[in-house]
Amino acid sequence: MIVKHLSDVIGTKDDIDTKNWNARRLLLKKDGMGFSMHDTLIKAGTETLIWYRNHVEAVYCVEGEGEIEVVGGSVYGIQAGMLYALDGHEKHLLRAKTQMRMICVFNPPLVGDEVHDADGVYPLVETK
Ligand code: 9YT
Repeated sequence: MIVKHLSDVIGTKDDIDTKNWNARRLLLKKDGMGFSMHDTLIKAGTETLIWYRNHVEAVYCVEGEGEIEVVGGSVYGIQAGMLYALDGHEKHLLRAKTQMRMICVFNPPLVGDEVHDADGVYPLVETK
């Protein structure tokens, strides 16, 4: 059994801080669960192009306000209690009006240090 607290992750190599977001990666591939789980802060006023070509992701908002625009599709408001699941690898724009706190689950699990490339993609990292 794995027991962790957010405070065990903050400030470690599993705490990835970028210009637009700060992902605190609580569970990763090495934990052997088959998914990764992150407590992620999306910074206020940011817009991020994201395209998880190699992963499916579910995102559950627990704090803050913003919106998600599917490229070429609909715009959905985000507020606490809203979940979106990218089951079709949708390319999207994520906009934070205020800081948003999101619980993100990825399958396959992230290895740890992935950040988006210029297309908003995370690479698929194969490890043993
Ligand atoms: C909601 C979202 O995709 N944010 C970007 C960061 C990513 N989810 C992560 O690595 O936690």
